[in-house]
Amino acid sequence: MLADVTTPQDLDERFRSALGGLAAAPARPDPDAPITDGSALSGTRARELFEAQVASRHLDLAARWLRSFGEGYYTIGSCGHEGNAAVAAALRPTDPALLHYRSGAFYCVRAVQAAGGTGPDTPVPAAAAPAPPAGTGTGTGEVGPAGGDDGHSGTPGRHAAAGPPDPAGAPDGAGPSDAAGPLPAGDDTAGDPPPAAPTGPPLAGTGLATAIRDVLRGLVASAREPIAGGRHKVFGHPDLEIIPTTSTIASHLPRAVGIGFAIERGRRVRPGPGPAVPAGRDWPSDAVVVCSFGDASINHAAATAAFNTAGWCDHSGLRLPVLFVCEDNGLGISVRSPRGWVAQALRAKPGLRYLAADGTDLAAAYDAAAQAVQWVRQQRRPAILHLETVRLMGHAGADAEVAYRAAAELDRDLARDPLVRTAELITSAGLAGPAELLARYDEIGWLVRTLAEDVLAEPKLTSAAQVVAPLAPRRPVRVARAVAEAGATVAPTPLAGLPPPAANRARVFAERVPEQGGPLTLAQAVNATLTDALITWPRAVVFGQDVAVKGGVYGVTKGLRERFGASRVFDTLLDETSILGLGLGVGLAGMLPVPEIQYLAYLHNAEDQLRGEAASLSFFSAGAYRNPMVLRLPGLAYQEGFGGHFHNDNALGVLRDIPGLVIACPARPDDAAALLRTCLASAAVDGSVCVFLEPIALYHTRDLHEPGDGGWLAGYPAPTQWAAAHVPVGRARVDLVGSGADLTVLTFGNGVRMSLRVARRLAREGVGTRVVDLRWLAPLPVADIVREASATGRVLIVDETRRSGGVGEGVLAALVDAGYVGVARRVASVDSYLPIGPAATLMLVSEDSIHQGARSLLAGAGTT
Ligand SMILES: Cc1ncc(C[n+]2csc(CCOP(=O)(O)OP(=O)(O)O)c2C)c(N)n1
Repeated sequence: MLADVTTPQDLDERFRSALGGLAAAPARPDPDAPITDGSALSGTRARELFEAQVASRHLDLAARWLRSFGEGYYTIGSCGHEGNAAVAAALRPTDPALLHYRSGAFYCVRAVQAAGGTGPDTPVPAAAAPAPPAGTGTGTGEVGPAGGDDGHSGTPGRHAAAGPPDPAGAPDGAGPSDAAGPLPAGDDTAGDPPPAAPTGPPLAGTGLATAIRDVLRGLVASAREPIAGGRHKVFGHPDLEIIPTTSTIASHLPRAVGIGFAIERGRRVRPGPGPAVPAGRDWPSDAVVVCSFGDASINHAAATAAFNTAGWCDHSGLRLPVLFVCEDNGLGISVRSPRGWVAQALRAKPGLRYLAADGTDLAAAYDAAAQAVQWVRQQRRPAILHLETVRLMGHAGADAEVAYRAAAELDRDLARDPLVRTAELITSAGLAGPAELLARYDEIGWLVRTLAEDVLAEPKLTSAAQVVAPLAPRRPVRVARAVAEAGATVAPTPLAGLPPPAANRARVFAERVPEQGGPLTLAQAVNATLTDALITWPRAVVFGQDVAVKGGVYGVTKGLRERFGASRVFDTLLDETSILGLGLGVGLAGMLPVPEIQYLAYLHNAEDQLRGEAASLSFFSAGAYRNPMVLRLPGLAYQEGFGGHFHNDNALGVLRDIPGLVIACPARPDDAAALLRTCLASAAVDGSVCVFLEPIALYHTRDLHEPGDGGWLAGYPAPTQWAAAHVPVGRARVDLVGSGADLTVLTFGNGVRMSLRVARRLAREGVGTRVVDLRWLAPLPVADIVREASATGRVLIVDETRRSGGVGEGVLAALVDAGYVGVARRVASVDSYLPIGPAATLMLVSEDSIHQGARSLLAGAGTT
């Protein structure tokens, strides 16, 4: 009977004693036969998976050992979930995977597959397995079940051991087989003898050894860790097609749905000529995307959104090759899933096929996984695999399970230890004896220990610059070039007549190219620019609620679907989380997503997809993965005749602090076109995540000062002028009204038009104003702000967002940081939601309040 808290020692001792109690069955002649009657899992494969399970277990033990002396930073482990080795085995190493944080065994299996396999090709005698000569791997990476799931071969050599050779080498010292043991807390391993003679193929330099080192590097925050480079402990590797997930449970599921969508879309639509989006992955057309998660996670809004969207797509006849894997240990930290709830909830998901298995039984898990994968791959339809697991050693290192679990319950879980069960499977099939398995367990443990000591010496991230380097790299010159090139591809060349792309453009615009028409409103300019974007960026797709058939609730996307078809411009279901998830998935797959969220207020229920997923991916993958995206976000206030908070939301605080996010806010039609082209190019070139914030109230505005003056319209530049009209990220626009010498107004969006009108009034009063349209709310145009502020020494910030958390706070801070020594005032909106009707004007910045602010600033500064 164990104590009521499971420790690494408990687990290790329990494993040893369980194996000690196993009887060796008569050796069997054919290791490639099914491990049990009726199973598709071969003996050879079972042994490979056992090794991955053992490696995963030792990594969990190592995590606690490293933590015990302050050199390990993560102890959420995979103990009890090692059955996910079977899921990896049923998949191909080219199938994109977004994994639960308990996926150590999955990761190890995939690394082995990608490296070409390490399992013995030839039968290993049960009693005394001699070490085969070096290089005796399967070499095929075949992952289908015996009898052929799909006959696929892996991708040998794609994940060969990286970095210096493993110092551990094949353990060759003499000594008792249990000498290596687990890594007890605080144990100094330096004096330990190596384990017994090897009982299987050498481990050094194998995919398994590489996987072990990868994970250990994550635990110690080594800068050499292959996915996050010391920024997080996460399962991920670009060569293994494992896309890192965040710690936010279930938030990766909407992206997985998006990837499934992209894979299917890629099968049907071949992009035409034109610039590619370089950051994209090129998954096989019959790939399956897998995403795994725990049982408590199925209740999360992000998960229910993903299940629903997958079912909705399936119901609509859209193919979606997504495999959801729920690893059900019955608990979310301390909270139990009600008995039977998980099965009932998952079974009931419309459009998703449900399969279940005991995840502690390797053969059962493998058979169910193979069946699920086969279904998804062949039918191109989504499925859920529900694996019942156990959770050993608590939720994480610091979790005292005793507070909420009875000792008997812990004991019951221990009795279902997947490692022991796989060992039973192998020994009872006569494939190996218990002593041999135990010796292999120790060899792998020794390797983990040796590599753990190795990675401790590796460099960590040592400067803030290093940490942020992959966050949102920007290459403005290349972005400018991409804009120019996009223009050049469709520009008519007078000498050669119309080249095909230009002819295509003329056809798309029905011979009425916008530069030859009259001046445009902001809405029309966005529409024309989106049209050009869909011509010049063949991988661009425009989607969202109501954007296609209706053409947007304000007509901004009108005609796009007719011009480009439903494969490039499509309506989605009404779920902002899924709209963004779709963008994340298709962006990763090399498309250029331009989703729309109908109103700024409705971003908030999906914001994590932008903040936690989109903007963080490059950071947590050290730039290996990018999700280019231009999110169109109609918003801000001042709509006449359509009031109320939700359609006039003027709060941007939630966007302003997202690291690396680009926020463009055009006020005028010509800027709308230029800023949108920049966002598209920046997304395509640098993988930027851009929010294109469209002030709704200015969509159809035509005049500036007088009715009919057309002062808010602008011509559309011909493609030959796009380069000259280019606006780099972070550059403001300045208008001098009068002398421009007395006052600097820093503003954006609706504030620009109001400020220009007030500036004319001030000019008549003898005051010269510089009206600075920030245009970019992140990153702010700091250099322009400081230069224009210093030009007058009197700054009025006109901020239509809220006083608290509004854009003005950032502008003021930029001035202070830059050492601005003049005076400054701010007019901003009230910290409130907006009411409907005329009362809204009480809350918002108005022309009168701008004028008043300017006058008191000038009075205070001694200017009349
Ligand atoms: C959105 C979110 N809320 C809360 C947490 C904190 N948290 C981390 S793991 C966890 C429990 C998850 O349980 P389950 O999905 O069953 O996975 P398990 O850990 O049991 O494998 C919680 C609440 C989180 N990571 N993300």
